[in-house]
Order: sequence, then structure tokens, then C-alpha cells
Amino acid sequence: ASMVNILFQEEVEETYIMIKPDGVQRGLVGEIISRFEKKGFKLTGLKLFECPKELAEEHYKDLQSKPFFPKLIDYITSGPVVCMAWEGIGVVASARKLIGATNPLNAEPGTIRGDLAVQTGRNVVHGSDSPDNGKREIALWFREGELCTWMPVQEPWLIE
Ligand code: IDP
Ligand code: MG
Repeated sequence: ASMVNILFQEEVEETYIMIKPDGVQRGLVGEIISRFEKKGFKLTGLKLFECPKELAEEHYKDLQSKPFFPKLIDYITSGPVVCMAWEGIGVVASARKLIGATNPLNAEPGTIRGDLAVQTGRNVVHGSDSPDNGKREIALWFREGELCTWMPVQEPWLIE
């Protein structure tokens, strides 16, 4: 961590963001990516992908015992998803704020789910819930060669 990060306790983190099949089918890919781009986070991985059942089950393994689990797996594997890795200071919690509450009817206007969705079972986007899960999920959805290390030209204008 740089001196600035230590002083302000702002850690550079990684998060796994995924546009779910409903977001892709509804033509919301550009809109959703745009929100993370405009905020100032750095995109380090991006692909359109048809998720195998086993991967969906591994990704959501903490929800295995929930009654909605089979429907959730059907939903996530029902069409292509957009897999993304994003990096930045506090990106995990900030992305969750940009995404909004799990139930879109409870999500604040201005959030992705608050603006673009109506039901928990069709809530258009996923975001990791902790830095550890961010790392775990990026490793699950991407191979090493699919991620990029790069320096956006805007960085000195975003981070003092
Ligand atoms: P999150 O996506 O906001 O982190 P989680 O509780 O981790 O929410 O649940 C993962 C996903 O499982 C949700 O985004 C949603 O797609 C689905 N889900 C959660 N709760 C329900 C439910 O009660 N009915 C149907 N689907 C649900
Ligand atoms: Mg979750």
C-alpha cells in the first residue's frame, strides 16, 4: 500500500462484478459497466461467458441450503453473463453501494438495482461481499492470462 493509502486507511482491493443473464438480455451491459467506469474504478478483467452449472454452484455454495438455490442456479446459467474484475480503493464496499440492496424494491434510486430492476430473482448484477470473496471469486471466474495489469491515464486525477 502507498503512503496515501496507509494515511487514509484506504486499501486497494479487487472485486468480482457480474452482469447476470437478465442484464445481458435486457441490453444493460453498457449502462452497468459505465457506472463502475465513471466512478473511477479500474477494469482488470472482462468477458462474455456461458456459465457451467458446476461453476454457478461453486460461486453460490454459501446459499446451497436455501430454498431458492435451484432456481438461482437455473437463473445464472440461463444465458451469457458478463464477468468483470475491478480494482480500486475500497472497491468492494463501494461497488455494493453502487449495486444497491439485494431486493431491487428496497434498493435506493441511483443504484443499479434501484434504477433497473424490480425483483430479487432478477436483480441484474452480482458484486463480491468482502475483499476475501473478491479474490476468491476472481480466481474462480478468470484464468491468470485473462486479467490485465495496467495504469489508466486518469489515475493521477483520481487518486492524490
Ligand atoms: P447479493 O447478490 O445482494 O449479495 P445474496 O444474499 O448473496 O445477495 O444472494 C445472492 C443472489 O441470490 C441474489 O443476488 C439473488 O439473485 C438470489 N437470491 C437471494 N435471495 C433470494 C430470494 O429470496 N429469492 C430468490 N432469489 C434470491
Ligand atoms: Mg452475495
